[in-house]
Amino acid sequence: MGMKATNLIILACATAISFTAAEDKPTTGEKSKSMLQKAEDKTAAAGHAIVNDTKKAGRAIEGVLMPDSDAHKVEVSINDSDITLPKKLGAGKTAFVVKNTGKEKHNFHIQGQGVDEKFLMGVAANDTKVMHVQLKPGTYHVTCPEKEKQGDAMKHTLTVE
Ligand SMILES: [Cu+2]
Repeated sequence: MGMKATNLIILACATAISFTAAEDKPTTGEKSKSMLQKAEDKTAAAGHAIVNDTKKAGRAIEGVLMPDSDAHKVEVSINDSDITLPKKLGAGKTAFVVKNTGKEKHNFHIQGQGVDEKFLMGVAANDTKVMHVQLKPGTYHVTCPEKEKQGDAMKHTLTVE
């Protein structure tokens, strides 16, 4: 092969590469854009799903460490088999001080009179979290959603007067 032919091949390759690169650029750009759009759509869909889920399953809150001073403090104890709290409470701003005395993670889920709340991450063993709820007269159901599949042991009815 002569020098001229080799040069031609290199030139041809270089042209091919730069051509491919030039053609790839807008494609990559479009791809990134469409992927970004897809990601945005997914985020929007996820946001929508969370909103729908919240409507259906209630609110999951972080919980706080201390009860507000204007709240009626109610001690709640959860072990690995039962939830202990008063059966009757007065209406008004209530701070449920939820202590996990068990060895497993538990949660405090209160439903009724428009209230539907639980702790976002549950309550770890030996941990205490506070949930503030504005209680209205009526019946509430308190459960540990971590154990719902295990029967009625974690179910509790609360009457607010
Ligand atoms: Cu539990």
